[in-house]
Amino acid sequence: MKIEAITIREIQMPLVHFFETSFGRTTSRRILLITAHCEGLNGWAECVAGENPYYSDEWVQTAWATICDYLAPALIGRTLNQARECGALVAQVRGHRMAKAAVENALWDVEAQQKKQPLWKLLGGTRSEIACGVSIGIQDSVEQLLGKVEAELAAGYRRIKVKVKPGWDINVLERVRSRWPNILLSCDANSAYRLSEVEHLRKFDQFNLLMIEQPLWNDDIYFHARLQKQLKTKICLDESIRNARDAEAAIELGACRIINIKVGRVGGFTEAKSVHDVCQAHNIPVWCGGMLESGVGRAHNVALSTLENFRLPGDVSASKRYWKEDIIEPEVEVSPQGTTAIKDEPGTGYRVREDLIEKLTVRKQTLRTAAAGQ
Ligand code: OSB
Ligand code: MG
Repeated sequence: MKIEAITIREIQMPLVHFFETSFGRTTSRRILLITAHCEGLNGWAECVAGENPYYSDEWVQTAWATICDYLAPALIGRTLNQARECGALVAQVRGHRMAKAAVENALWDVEAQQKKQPLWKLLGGTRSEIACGVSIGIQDSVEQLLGKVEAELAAGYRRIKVKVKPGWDINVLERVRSRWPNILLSCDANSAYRLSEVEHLRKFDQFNLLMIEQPLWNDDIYFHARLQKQLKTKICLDESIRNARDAEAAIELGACRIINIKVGRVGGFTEAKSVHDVCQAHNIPVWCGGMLESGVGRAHNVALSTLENFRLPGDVSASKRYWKEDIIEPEVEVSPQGTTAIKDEPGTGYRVREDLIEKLTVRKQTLRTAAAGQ
């Protein structure tokens, strides 16, 4: 595939319901979409960087600048045999994995179209359907949260994850668990606690949780290992797993027993597959995380979730939980059994609604110039 040009754009989409984590509340998304133009094919991908540098140090503006000034120039004019070659071409840029993932994943989309293969097969997936869970943010009241849990269970979701932080944790888990003693329940702290709070965190053990996600510092592995030794509940790492080496180190240290894979957080599908493989080799189950994606990123999460070691329900849920109208067709739907069927069509199996995307676009730039000296 010859990379002739790359379009970057920002769309803005209000969420159907606000989403609150320990680091803040989101009511409307600013989403960067990438289109890779290669020999008549257009590959699409989404950059999962948030509106603020609160989940990670990347955010919309750093991703925009990094893609325009470094990543696109390193790729335009190049001819690749496979999307996985992208990483080496942008390796000189340190970090900025969400920005890198966006360009790499657009090339995976091109490759799947070019080979007339479903993306999930190209990625090495084996499942014909995936199990879906939901991530439920911090609400204004516990009653409101219980109402949401009830609705998601009624919709068929197979695992409920609630966001926690100091002051919204034990009280909430107690209420949810006493009302639903047998559901698959987990929680996500997004780094809201410190190792000194171990006695408090040990109280989580009474709720028979599937896992506690990222209790400590976003960049830490070592102290999670210390914490895991003192908890019965399995720790799942999200923020602090940046690549396959981190996964290996975390597993070797005993810092977690489950890993959440977000394709943006680890820099693209190629690294996501490596993280998956490392975990599989060590018998550590993985699941696919979410970043409040539009349909473009959501479709990619669906494809990734078909890999064999995605053994737990992910945060891959229906478009309508987030958007009044999604930018793909059909939208991602979840069955009453809490599953999403995998489409056996070339590419993602979802059509990108370019007309709607144009209407939502607030800025757009098509980059055509190769890096100097190429
Ligand atoms: O930690 O998993 C997280 C959303 C934004 C940032 C971080 C996280 C989340 C979620 C939402 O939990 C998952 C979803 O997309 O539904
Ligand atoms: Mg998380």
